[in-house]
Amino acid sequence: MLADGRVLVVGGYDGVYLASAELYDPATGAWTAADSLAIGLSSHSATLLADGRVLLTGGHSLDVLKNAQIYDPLNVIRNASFESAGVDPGEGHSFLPGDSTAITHWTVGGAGIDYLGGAWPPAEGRRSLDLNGPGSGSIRQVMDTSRWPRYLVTFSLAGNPDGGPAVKSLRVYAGSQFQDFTFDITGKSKANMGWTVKSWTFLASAASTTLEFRSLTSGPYGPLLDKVRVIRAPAPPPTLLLLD
Ligand SMILES: [Ca+2]
Ligand SMILES: [Ca+2]
Repeated sequence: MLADGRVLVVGGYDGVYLASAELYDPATGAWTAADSLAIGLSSHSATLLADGRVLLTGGHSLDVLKNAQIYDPLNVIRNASFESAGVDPGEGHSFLPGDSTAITHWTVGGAGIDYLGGAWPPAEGRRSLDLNGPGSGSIRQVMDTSRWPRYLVTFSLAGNPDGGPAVKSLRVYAGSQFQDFTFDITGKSKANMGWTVKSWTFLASAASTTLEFRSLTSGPYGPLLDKVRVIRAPAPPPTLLLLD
């Protein structure tokens, strides 16, 4: 059971090891699909961590060496670390043109992006993005924002240290709201990527909202993106009334 009272039902066995996950809300009786696991498993344990994520360990799986996973049921973004895709960038990178949907649950825009395997060390997992293919690209996903009035976006930002302008910049959109972020590659290298966590809060005005990361840097060396998380924002501090 999650801290908000919903119940996470994850994995199982039905002739194959299931990677599916669902959330059950006892207050409404509703089941909703949640993001899939990296690999299917059954007869595992699921432990709620203090930050709301869930640790899945043990049990049966096709790959016992990977049989420990952190699952994030609060994140409304799916495939948030860009680990699942229909293409394998291997130890280098793959160029994905505008309109590509090769990365599960995401759509590429603009001049395309580079999907990074081993080209640059990611912030999490094995894969990340250079938001510039030959020029500035973007990536977006439609989120379910029906549940809360405000959402907190966090993501890991770095820059392609190979060249181009020292300061890489991107704009993150949630619908028509946006915020710009920058990363300076000075002193950065493959051995010292300097991934930093950025955060931003937006107000939900519809049941679904498109989250988009768009490079504002020209040329082939863009901002690098990984580990996106969108969760319920904490309530803003109460407004203080100053009375004479
Ligand atoms: Ca990743
Ligand atoms: Ca590039």
